[in-house]
Amino acid sequence: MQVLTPADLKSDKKVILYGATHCPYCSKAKALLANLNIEFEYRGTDVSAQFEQEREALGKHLNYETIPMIFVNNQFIGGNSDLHELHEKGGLLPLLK
Ligand SMILES: N[C@@H](CCC(=O)N[C@@H](CS)C(=O)NCC(=O)O)C(=O)O
Repeated sequence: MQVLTPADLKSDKKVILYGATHCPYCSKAKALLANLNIEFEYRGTDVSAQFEQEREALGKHLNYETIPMIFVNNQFIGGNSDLHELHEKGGLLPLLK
């Protein structure tokens, strides 16, 4: 499998979220981003084989197994709980500047 690191991710959005349709943690993470008016690129792993392959490669590289996988400015910040924690500590919005 291709080695993929966060630096390989290309998007015109600063936030990329790998998720799937019936994943409650993905929905929660998407809702927080939407409530904060943060634009993000959603990459549905259940609708795109390419996104699923990317998620798998990134998961291997980062030793992370669950979705969502959330990246901000080419930095892996974790999943839904990490996103909420980062925001509650005031660390999310500064990352977007
Ligand atoms: N702590 C993680 C939990 C995420 C989680 O459990 N996601 C589920 C889908 S909703 C998953 O990937 N399950 C597959 C697995 O555990 O391997 C978060 O907050 O994002």
